Amino acid sequence: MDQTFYITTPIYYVNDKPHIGHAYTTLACDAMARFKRLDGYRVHFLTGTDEHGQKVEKAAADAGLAPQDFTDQVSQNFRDLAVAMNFSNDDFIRTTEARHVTATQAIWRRLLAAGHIYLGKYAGWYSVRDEAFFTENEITDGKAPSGAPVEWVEEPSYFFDLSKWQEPLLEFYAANPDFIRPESRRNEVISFVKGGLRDLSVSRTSFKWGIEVPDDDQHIMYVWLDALTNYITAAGFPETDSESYQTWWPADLHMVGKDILRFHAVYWPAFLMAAGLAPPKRVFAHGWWTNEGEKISKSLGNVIDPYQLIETYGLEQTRYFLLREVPFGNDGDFSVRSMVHRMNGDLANDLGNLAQRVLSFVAKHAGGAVPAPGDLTQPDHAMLAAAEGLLARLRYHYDAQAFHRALEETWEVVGAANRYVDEQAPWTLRKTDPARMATVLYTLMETLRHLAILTQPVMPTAMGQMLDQLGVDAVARDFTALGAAGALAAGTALPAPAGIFPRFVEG
Ligand code: ME8
Repeated sequence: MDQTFYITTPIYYVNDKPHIGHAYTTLACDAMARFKRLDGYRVHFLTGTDEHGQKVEKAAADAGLAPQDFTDQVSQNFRDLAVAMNFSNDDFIRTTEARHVTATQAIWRRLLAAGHIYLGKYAGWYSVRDEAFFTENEITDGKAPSGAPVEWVEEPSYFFDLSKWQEPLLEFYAANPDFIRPESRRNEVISFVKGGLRDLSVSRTSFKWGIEVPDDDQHIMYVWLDALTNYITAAGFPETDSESYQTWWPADLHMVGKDILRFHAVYWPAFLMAAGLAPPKRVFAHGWWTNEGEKISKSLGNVIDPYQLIETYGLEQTRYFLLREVPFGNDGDFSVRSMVHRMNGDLANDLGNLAQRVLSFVAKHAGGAVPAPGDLTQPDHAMLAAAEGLLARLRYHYDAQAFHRALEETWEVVGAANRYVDEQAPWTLRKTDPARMATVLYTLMETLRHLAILTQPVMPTAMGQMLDQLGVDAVARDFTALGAAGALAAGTALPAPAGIFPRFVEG
């Protein structure tokens, strides 16, 4: 049977336009999904929008629209962003869809039937911005830990018996050491759970924009129970015997920002275990982007618009920058200086120039076709071994979601290729030893072919162009074509080379 990989992004609140943070999480998933597909996996890549709850209801009211009309509009912005960023998601879920209402009511019924939900009364603080409940001792100066304002809520509510899940969760974390990544976040979650868990309010009665509690239309479900369920809705729940559910659930990876780790690593596995369903295999919480050292916020007016980045620097450059600049998992800072530095250094100079030098030399001095190599010397073997050895190392880094490490290692080979071209000096060989020149050019083209195939997950379009220029057939671009299997055939005619990575010129 095929190996499968189910990966999800958070579903984004439709209270606002998408910004760089949303693009970032989905981009990381896109690179991961593309890598796995190229590596022969059947992949299901899910993203979507979180459309219920008080926060969205408020945003709709502020926009003077009915919630459904408002969410239709804003959700479309997230779909448009996926197209603009060239995301390869297989599904886009909206929590207002019928399939999701069915799934959410079904998980509720399971929890209720298993005795994990009871009716009570909630009295405490609620932050609409976080869509979360807080106890008195979590509130400082009238604010939630996130700095969001809170309001006092007192109303009838159904509760989930989260307090009973402390031990099962701790056992689950111990048995699955990779469930929460990175390690530092795992430790935070474990100490939070060790501190004790209180039962969780899972329904509200004071507003209407949500999924109704089955058989009690006074209540709507807490937006996080609704939202988290999206991951199983898209896998085919409640049809647990379906081929789809059997294939995709449990998910391999929920990618989230560190702000919502607790919901994914504590509440979600508890809900699932209580409902008799398998928890996901991994939750990875990445860090937070700031802009030129400042927190990104609407009130500061420094929100980074992904469309602006694409227009200014190019899509491929933006994708590369976001995944290369910051060790994945850490917080990161966007600055024009670092963006331009990556674009001009790593892309235009290091990789772009290498490809351009080699391909234009082949066009001019090797008849515009793949040169026929002679016997390989030690430096040629070393160059090819470095390129061919990348796959194993990239698998390791992608499996750890260390996208920056994957790119770093790839660029070590780019650096080795630049040194190789300088040392072998094909422009000199042209006069002294044309046969040796052909071998050197062939070795470089093979190296470029490996670099391009392996960098497709991050820069699919630019690497596609590079593969076109190398004369690589469209069906020979996955990882089975690496090494000898897809080696360039001498004599293959090549299209005219063209630069792929322009320099950024301040203008
Ligand atoms: O929390 N840096 O949705 P949301 C990095 N609907 N990532 C950022 C970011 C930043 N500055 N800002 C946002 C929700 N993100 C819920 C999720 S899932 C069942 C429900 C990313 O629209 C990051 O992934 O507030 C963060 O976790 C997510 O956007 C929050 O999106």
